[in-house]
Amino acid sequence: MHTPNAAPIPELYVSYESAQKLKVEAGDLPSWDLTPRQTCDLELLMNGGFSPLKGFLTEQDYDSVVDTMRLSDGSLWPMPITLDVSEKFAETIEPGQDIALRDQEGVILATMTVTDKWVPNKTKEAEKVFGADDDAHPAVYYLHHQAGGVYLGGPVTGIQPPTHYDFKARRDTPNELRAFFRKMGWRKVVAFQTRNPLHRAHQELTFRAARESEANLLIHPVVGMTKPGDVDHFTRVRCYEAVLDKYPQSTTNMSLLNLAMRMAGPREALWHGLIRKNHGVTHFIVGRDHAGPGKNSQGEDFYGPYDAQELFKEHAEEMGIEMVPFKHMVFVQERAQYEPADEIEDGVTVLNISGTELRRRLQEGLEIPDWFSFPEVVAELRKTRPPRDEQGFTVFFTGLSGSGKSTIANALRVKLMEMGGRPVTLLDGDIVRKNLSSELGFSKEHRDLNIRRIGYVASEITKNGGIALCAPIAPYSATRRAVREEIEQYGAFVEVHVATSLEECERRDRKGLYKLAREGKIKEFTGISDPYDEPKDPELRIDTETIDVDNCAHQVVLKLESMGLIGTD
Ligand code: PPS
Repeated sequence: MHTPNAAPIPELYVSYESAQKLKVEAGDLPSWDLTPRQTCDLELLMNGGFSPLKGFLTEQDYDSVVDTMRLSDGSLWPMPITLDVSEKFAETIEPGQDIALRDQEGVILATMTVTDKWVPNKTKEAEKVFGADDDAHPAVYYLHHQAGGVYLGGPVTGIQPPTHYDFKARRDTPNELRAFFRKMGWRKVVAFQTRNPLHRAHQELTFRAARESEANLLIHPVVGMTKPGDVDHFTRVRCYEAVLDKYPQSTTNMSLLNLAMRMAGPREALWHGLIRKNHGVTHFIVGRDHAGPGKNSQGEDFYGPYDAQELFKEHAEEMGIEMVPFKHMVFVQERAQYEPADEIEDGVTVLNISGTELRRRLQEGLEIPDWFSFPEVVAELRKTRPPRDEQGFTVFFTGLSGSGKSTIANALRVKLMEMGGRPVTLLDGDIVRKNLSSELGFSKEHRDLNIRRIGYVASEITKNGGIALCAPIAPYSATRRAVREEIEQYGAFVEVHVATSLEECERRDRKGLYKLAREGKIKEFTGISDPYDEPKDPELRIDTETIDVDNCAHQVVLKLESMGLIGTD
């Protein structure tokens, strides 16, 4: 029988007195400002959640983890935990040097002795760790578009954990959880990992898992970083709090895990198991498509639905944690109860609401039946996600200079104001360049910065329930995608490609800029001497060559209606 390890797990923190001293000394070291993901990783490195790691991976360990899912000493470790930095920062650092690691407010959390500095083969990392070098995988996208180009490795000395201002009482380090289990006399604990709100089916399956393994239950949701587009953790934790009342109090606990998920399916399942083992857990629930990232760019699943369970099973003994396979629970109408789908005889009525259907019902303010979820959970979700026609959204026009973006955006602004309801803000290319980006030119770097600023303002407007209409050229698809991701956390992002051809824009040449660009008097001019990536899959593409402005704006109105973003009455 597995017993939670009675001994505390080693942490990387120094004593309080040494930490005070080290903090002062570290003030003089070169310092790296951690990204949100690195801050999550550092917290789990320092508190022992990532034991046996003693720091960010060295090159040798990285190669070994990528190739074999093991550290170079042979211990099982499936996920590369690396400190990616910019080329510019890396140039100033030599192996042997100490650096300070700071959080986003500049507080020094740790120092690291850099033993290794290398340029990773990201394509290989994507293929081996995530199964394909495909940007549709969120971690592969992160690797190529957000992570720095150079990795630094070496041992970490912990000074203090990152500060959390939210749900403090629900956050536990591995040693705090171990101590809790000891105090309560919980020898067997089954953990449930989740990044979604819990509904009745989850409550039923976790309760059954605990009963069948004769174990206590730990609801262990991830609140660090999950899949882009997930319900935010504030809402989720309020939902979990509500569901917790439905379990017997003496055998169930909930603790929040500040993990940055990678959505790496089978490898991620092993990683989750090792992290839970470090938290003193003996059993772990692994579901169908555990930590699955969704579909690849060909529309197929990245991993087989049971790959994670199979890989976990192979390594469970070595990890010292038992797998409890997740049962797919469905509601049997005749018996008015949840039962495992594989134990149900033919002829009974099975009810189920998919994730997509649930989102639709929430968005449209439709009924969510009591057999599906708890009224408290539904009420929380409704608060965060009011019906679509009450949420903020962004319409993002993109197209060549002179394609008609501003004119259509302005016509749309007037039409939306006539309808009323939500404040409308126009972030036209020219307005932005005057008020937000007056110091910027048209290099790739400056255009990216310009679009990111627009994206930031539009995301704030969307978050606060307004309508943002953006009309820059936004020539690069990677930047448009980044802006989409930022905005979709808060509301819809409607990309409208104003698809006027270069020939037509040049023929119109309203501002006389094409002529100057052809004569070489304006450099880096979009379409002439600088690229424009055509949107592959915009929500709407409009042809301005055969349709007048009023009609173009009306097409957008119809699109917004069909997406449920504006009311039809
Ligand atoms: S970008 O690429 O999205 O940052 O551009 P944007 O902020 O929309 O600015 C485009 C307007 O700037 C004028 N202009 C140029 N456009 C493209 N390339 C070069 N080199 C350039 N130099 C000046 C031009 O008037 C664009 O306005 P619109 O309304 O698109 O015609």
